[in-house]
Amino acid sequence: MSEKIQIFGATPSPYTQKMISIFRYKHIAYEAIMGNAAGRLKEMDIEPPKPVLLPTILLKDANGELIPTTDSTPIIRRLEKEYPDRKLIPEDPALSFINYLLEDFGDEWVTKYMFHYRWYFEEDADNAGTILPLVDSTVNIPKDDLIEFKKYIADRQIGRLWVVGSNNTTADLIDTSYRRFLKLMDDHLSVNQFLFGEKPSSADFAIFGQLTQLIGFDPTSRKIAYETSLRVVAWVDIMADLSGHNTNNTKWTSLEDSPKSLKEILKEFGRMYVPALIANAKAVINEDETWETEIDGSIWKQKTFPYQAKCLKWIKEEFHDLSEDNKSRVRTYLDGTGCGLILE
Ligand SMILES: N[C@@H](CCC(=O)N[C@@H](CS)C(=O)NCC(=O)O)C(=O)O
Repeated sequence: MSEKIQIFGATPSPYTQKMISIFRYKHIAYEAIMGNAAGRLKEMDIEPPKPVLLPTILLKDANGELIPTTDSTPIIRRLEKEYPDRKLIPEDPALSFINYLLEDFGDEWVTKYMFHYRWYFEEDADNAGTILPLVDSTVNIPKDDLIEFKKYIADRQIGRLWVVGSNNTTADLIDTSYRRFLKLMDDHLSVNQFLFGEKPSSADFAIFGQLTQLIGFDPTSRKIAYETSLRVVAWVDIMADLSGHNTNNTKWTSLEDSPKSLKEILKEFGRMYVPALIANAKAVINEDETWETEIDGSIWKQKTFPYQAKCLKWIKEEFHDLSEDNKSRVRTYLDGTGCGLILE
């Protein structure tokens, strides 16, 4: 049996990119099996998880049996224990909490930009609709099959835009937030190499994963990024392979001395993602199928998303587990960001 970790994913999947770049950074030997994840798992007599999320990673259980495992955030916490070198999570619990927030922001809010630009505009949907079948089956797929597969995948994904809240009502808000986010990252990366100083954390990789797509795959968001920040474009190139990054004499920032630009990114979290998290969690409790709320002065409407209610619960649990002293440091740091509303 291979000692390499097997990861089933796809190149246009931001979470697959997040995990592969983490394997590289942490020097974890891996085998990337790209495309047709469910089919490839079945070929190995492994029942795909339901739903099959990308990436699905084979990890051993206590009996040494390989279990198809999904969800990058808990997987990273497990890998961090099994591969303690080249840490992704800062040792300071208060800084680690801020890292948790920003990892979730990357995975759950920045992905809204990604999905929106991938499928909302015709040029982008055409690009994705053609490339996705080519990378998900084989690049030499016959032309007629490509046309059929393209239609199937584009119809399915465009039909799912509501899942992330991309629609005519929210399109401008998403666009404005994406442009602002690029500027905030540009400001931050002009003083720091990574979110928390001289080495990357799991939050860097989460944001990187989404940006690989926004900058490397989807034409409209790529154009905006190239016009807004070549520094962010360069950062995404750097993040892809940090296997040689020197971690011996590199430090995390201290929360209290972190640059102002970090707090500005958290303000974007508070301004956009906090109201969405709160309204979505309420809708889950009330069993409402959809919800709408005011975000940054405009109406945001989307289908209720139970997974994001879980994300909010996990954030609260992470905060709850901090010592009183660290809770107080986090509250003080987040003062004025709007993020305090989701702590307890
Ligand atoms: N929270 C998960 C999200 C993974 C996820 O949503 N992956 C997408 C692809 S990038 C997916 O598999 N979507 C379902 C589908 O495409 O059918 C993680 O962090 O791994």
